[in-house]
Amino acid sequence: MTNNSKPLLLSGIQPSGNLMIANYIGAIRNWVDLQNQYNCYFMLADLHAITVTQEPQDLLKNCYDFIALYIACGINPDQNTIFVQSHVSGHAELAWLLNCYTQMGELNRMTQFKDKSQKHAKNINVGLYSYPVLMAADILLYNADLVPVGHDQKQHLELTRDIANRINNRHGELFTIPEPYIAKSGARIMSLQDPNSKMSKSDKNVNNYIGLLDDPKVIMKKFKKAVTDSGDTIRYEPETKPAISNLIEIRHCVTGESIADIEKNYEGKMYGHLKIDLAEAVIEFLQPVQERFNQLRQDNTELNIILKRGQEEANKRAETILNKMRQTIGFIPNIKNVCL
Ligand code: ATP
Ligand code: LTN
Repeated sequence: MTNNSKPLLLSGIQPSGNLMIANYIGAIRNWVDLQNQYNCYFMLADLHAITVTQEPQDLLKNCYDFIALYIACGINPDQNTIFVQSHVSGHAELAWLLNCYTQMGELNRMTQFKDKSQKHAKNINVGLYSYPVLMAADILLYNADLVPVGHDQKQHLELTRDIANRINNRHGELFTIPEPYIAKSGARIMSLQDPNSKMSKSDKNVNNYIGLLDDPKVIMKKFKKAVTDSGDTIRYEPETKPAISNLIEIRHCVTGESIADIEKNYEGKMYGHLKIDLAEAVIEFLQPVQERFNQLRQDNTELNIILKRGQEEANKRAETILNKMRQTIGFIPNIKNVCL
């Protein structure tokens, strides 16, 4: 059960595409490491996922797959609150309120919006634009102290802090100012086919990433196909050897071996050795994850029980904070709670 004396951690992933190794390394791995020190809320960001076009059947499958993978990767459902964003209507409500405290100029600067509008040129919807405000609402709705994310989410966290500070300055201390947690290693894993762009789970080219549910043969093939740099020494030099440095970083994050040890072990060896060993390490790491995932997905009952508990817990906390915000703004208190 949750322990309320601990500081609160909140994070989430949108159920778009296939959950992959960089989501594990950049986000879930840190959730697993931090889960004992914090009162954790792990969210499935389904409202965020529909900012790009989703097929309803695929989305539903992804939602269950992602929750099962959170658990299979090591998130303990008995100790943490695991919940679905759309099961707590306060996210949408607080997002609206925060919209009115956010300047368009601030959203115009968001690099993820610029990237995604290029990728989805036929569907640049308002949700995609105000996505960072919904993310701020996710975090402030629980007064989260810590938000572990990958590097690409840093700008959204900064915006969240700006919005919270603005509201606190105007209305008094309402929100906790959240701290981002971006790990020193693995916060920006790069694509296997293009080491200059980030690995992404909705990439159309599946060779760019290793899915957490990829078959061992597929994993081996994808690593063998990964692009490498010119030269032949295996050294961690992101500026001059971006592809090999990325493979070394993945190995470091998955096995825990230090970068220096990896470099030493591969002295005089060829790129191909590193690729094959890395594929084997990733396959070995994923084997128990996939096994646990398959058990959980045989029948959704266990997952539904976890999500029901999560919804109740999350709603309870969210309502307290939302009520304060409604009152602060000057709204008439919810009439159903007024004694007449
Ligand atoms: P999409 O392609 O669907 O936009 P994504 O792969 O960028 O997805 P998100 O849902 O945006 O993934 O991110 C989930 C979490 O994984 C976030 O904390 C994010 O920072 C982290 N993350 C995503 N990509 C990487 C990456 N390449 N390296 C490290 N962390 C990452
Ligand atoms: N925008 C995030 C997912 C996300 C999130 C959050 C992460 C939605 N709400 C709240 C941390 C806290 C992404 O990774 N694309």
